[in-house]
Amino acid sequence: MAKKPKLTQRQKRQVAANRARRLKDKVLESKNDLDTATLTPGRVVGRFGKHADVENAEGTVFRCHIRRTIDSVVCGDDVLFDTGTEGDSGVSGVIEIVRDRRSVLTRPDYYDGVKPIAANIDQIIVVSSVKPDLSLNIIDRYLVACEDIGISPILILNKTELLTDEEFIDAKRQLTIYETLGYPLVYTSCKQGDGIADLKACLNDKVSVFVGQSGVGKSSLINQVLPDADELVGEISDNSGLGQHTTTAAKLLHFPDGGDLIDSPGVREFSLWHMPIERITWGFVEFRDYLGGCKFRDCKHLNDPGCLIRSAVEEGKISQARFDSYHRILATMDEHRPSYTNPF
Ligand SMILES: Nc1nc2c(ncn2[C@@H]2O[C@H](COP(=O)(O)OP(=O)(O)OP(=O)(O)O)[C@@H](O)[C@H]2O)c(=O)[nH]1
Ligand SMILES: [Mg+2]
Ligand SMILES: [Zn+2]
Repeated sequence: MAKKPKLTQRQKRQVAANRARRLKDKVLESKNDLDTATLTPGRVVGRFGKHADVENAEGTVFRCHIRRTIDSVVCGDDVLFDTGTEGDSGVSGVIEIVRDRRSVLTRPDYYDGVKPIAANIDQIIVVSSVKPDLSLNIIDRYLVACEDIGISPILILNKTELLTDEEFIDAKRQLTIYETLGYPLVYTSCKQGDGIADLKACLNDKVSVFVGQSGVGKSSLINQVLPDADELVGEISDNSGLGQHTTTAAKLLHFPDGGDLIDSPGVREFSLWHMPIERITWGFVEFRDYLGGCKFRDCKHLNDPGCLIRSAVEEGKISQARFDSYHRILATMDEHRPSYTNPF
């Protein structure tokens, strides 16, 4: 057998770039072949495996195949599709074109590279709960992702009825930093109905995606603000206190009076390994005033002499908890990064 030639990094990059260009041309060609006038505009309201549910302007939902040349399809996508005729499996149409997205929330996936979660969203509802444990570091990761794509977040602390008065005071003390930074924060309890009206008020006329760890109560909150939603709600395992990944596919739901919600499956880890470090630093809004002012251009903002960010922490202008959280994100960047790099 002929020995495989060993390519240099530069050659590998060139091959990958050529291949990507060729695939892109192929997509454009196939788009040009399409008679778009015969296609129906629709919106993706469900996404599972190889299929997607697409809703037309009249509100009828068609289960569709996805043209292979399409990169990705997610809830909230505006598409052009062929309604087709219903086949045996209930799959009737084909999505032919995904229109340009005005926004997209992504997350890095160990196996699939960077994966889109939801498209054309106006705001991101970052749900945390007191059970499984409240993690400010996960909140900070989501905030960085929101800042990166320029979509405003709303923070929710759910299951507050499980806290004693003192514990609730302590949770509020830990979370005030976010209000100081200008992020809206709502305390909710699905069990008692607390905060649900406040949450609903934030959702009117907007497209909102609910994100957060499995078991924090995303689907339960959606059922509260939209009683017709009938989203499946899971059990928390007594052993681990962690959720069971009850929601397995993203789904878009409508409010009768305007506004949409996207329920998304929870994730154990929301890593940011796909982002350049400078972008993560920028994602900490309170750091921005000091950026570019450190003594050394390549300041790591840790023990470096003349670091403006660290002196702001020492002066109490930046919270120690957020500073520590920032460094924790950087320190764990490699933990969930795949060892290979996918050129596509
Ligand atoms: N005590 C209490 N339990 C709640 C509250 N909200 C939700 N739960 C419970 O938390 C568990 C998980 O709720 P889900 O709504 O399925 O959580 P999820 O975030 O959608 O989870 P995934 O779909 O796996 O991502 C269920 O047993 C709910 O009944 C609350 O306010 N208080
Ligand atoms: Mg769920
Ligand atoms: Zn610095």
